[in-house]
Amino acid sequence: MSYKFLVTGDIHLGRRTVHPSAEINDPQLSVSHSWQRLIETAIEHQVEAVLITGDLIDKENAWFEALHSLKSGLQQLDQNDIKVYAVAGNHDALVLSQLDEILAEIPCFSLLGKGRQWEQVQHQCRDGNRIEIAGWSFDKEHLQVNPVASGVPEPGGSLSITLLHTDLNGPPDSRYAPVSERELIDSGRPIWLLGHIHKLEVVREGSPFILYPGSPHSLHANETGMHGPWMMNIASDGRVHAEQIPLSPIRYEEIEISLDDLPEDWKSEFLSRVMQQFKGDQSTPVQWNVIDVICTGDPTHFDAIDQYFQQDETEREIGGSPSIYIRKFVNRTSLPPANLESMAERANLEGILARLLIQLDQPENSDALKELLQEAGQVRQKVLRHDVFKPIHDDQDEEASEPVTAEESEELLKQAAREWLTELRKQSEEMQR
Ligand SMILES: [Mn+2]
Repeated sequence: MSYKFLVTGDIHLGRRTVHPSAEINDPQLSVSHSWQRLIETAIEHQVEAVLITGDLIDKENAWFEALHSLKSGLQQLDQNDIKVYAVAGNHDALVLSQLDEILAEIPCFSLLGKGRQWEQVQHQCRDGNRIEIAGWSFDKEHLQVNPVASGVPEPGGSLSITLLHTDLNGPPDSRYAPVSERELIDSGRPIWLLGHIHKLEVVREGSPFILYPGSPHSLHANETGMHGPWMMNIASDGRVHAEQIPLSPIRYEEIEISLDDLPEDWKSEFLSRVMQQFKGDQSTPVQWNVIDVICTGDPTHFDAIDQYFQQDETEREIGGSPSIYIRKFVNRTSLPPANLESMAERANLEGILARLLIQLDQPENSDALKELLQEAGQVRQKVLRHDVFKPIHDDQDEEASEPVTAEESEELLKQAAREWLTELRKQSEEMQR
């Protein structure tokens, strides 16, 4: 005997994905559309319950659009005798309490752990067996508290599920209820279903089982890969098996393409490399593939490629079924190492840049370089947090604007040095002609 649950989180009802091509504005890109498909999936599989790990609805300003879809979806589940257990996250902490009266009219829906108090209910399965479900909800947007430290309930047995919206292994001063993986393991509770990050992650298989289901609908280019809810099977001995059900209509990917040995007339060879590297999958519900192309190898043609696609937007859709659209190019091309070393001996600007690139490639950075990277990170952080960008940040998730890491600064510095060096090389070649 086993019990089926549909697990999801970070749905953000009320939002829609903006396709990078202004031409494409399909209703399927609205999260409401994916929510409806999720409801149909739960009914089709006759699951015991739908489990939601927070951020079901987007912030208050979006809830008029969300409300209709939310109610209609929950009513369909109710009619099919499927329960819904949810916790509130940082985004829907306030909205869900405003919707209390409306949600109270839909008996299948339970919001667990209101007022930051752990709450545990007994879910009665179709065969009469009982499974415990515990949860803890945000009651405001920012909570610098550790929910596990505040008395998580003891599990009654192996059939026991816990729902939590949390910044797992986040810094102790994280404003999103940080807990550590160790604390979840030590809690003795066998199944932890988490929300907050939109990227899926099976944190731990076995016991305890710890899963971030990720958002069911890709909302942003940094939510790469396939997205969808998870079908979780719990055997009567407590063993857990979970599998993702692809559902998002849009898929973002990053692919790496080498520009080595491209002919002067590069276009068809370049496109065939992209198509070879990224094959769309027709067996999934994905309608749009949006890719970022990271170019490596010989830098000679990078600018020409980048400019070609910038000049004509329509060229960015490169065919394939489902269609593939190039969102942007990232320049990680570089000169061959031998070339770089001879260049480093020169006493001019080329030499300085070549020496910097060689230094950046060493396993251990020198103190001077460490200092430079730290300073670069601070400057970048200051720019990113500038008031000018505030409207953009407000529109996005807080979680998207993480602090700038040393690795990121290092990568940016490398990229800038390579671009500069390539440009200098081109200029000196032109002068020799
Ligand atoms: Mn969140």
